[in-house]
Amino acid sequence: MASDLNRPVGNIVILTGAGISAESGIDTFRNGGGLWEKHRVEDVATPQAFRRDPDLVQRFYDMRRSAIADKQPNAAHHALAKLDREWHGERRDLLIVTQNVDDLHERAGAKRVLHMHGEALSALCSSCGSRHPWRDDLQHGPACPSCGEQRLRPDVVWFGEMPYGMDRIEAALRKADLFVSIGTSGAVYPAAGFVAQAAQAGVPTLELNLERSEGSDWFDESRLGAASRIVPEWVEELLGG
Ligand code: BJW
Repeated sequence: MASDLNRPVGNIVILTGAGISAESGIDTFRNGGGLWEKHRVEDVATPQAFRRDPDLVQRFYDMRRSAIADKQPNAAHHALAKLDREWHGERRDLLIVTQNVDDLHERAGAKRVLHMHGEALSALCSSCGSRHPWRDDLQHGPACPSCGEQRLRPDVVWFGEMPYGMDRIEAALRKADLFVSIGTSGAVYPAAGFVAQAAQAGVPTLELNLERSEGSDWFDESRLGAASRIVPEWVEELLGG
């Protein structure tokens, strides 16, 4: 049964995907072919691909890391940062769960952000598991600052790996009064399953996307349009209401 999107909102979980950063100039994964040097993302973003051809995968992420540096948050990131600043109080919690590895939510000023698929500006040691803020190339094998092993890899979550922060996400979903999904195709699990989880618990669900996604049927409402327009509109509606 559809939930009531007009009832008073308390705790909010917001899931973001590549679409929120598209207007900042960062490519999405599945629009426009989603190819990089003739490789599908699914063929580069796996531990198997990294074992098979580490240089190719490191080059892909070195390119992505340097591409992020000169990009700026857009109006959608700024609107969520405003919501994060202003949405406080008893039963007014908020969590922005992003699948994106860029840092545009943080650069817009948002604090309550969880990067479930890791971060481009971080390196992970495959040997000791330590994580390190990282802005340089990884292709030429810098040593791990913690254990000295030459095993640093991009600190991102590939297919078959466990996303970060699942316990915190599950807890936030359990107490959510509203679930909002922004700019994600709903093609990748477990994130794609959050809407069903929320809907089955009777939590109102709202989708903000350029076009209908694989999960659209699960949402109580889908608003279609560019994130830079429809996200600020929704935030103003929520804060003004
Ligand atoms: C706009 C816009 C604008 C554009 N304004 N909108 C069979 C069934 C079910 C599951 C599986 C299965 N076989 C395998 C699995 C599991 C697998 C999976 O989901 N596979 C699918 C291919 C089916 N998942 C995993 O392996 C995950 N781990 C896992 O499941 O562990 C076990 C587990 C069990 C139980 C609980 C928990 C865990 C790991 C997934 C890791 C995904 N990694 C990547 C790469 C990250 C690093 C990197 O960035 O390179 O994450 S893949 C890639 O896809 C990336 C993204 O975060 C993710 C989602 O993409 P996203 O953000 O949705 O982008 P797009 O391009 O798909 O969509 C963009 C959207 O924006 C579109 O809708 C546009 O319309 C919209 N848009 N412009 C508004 N201006």
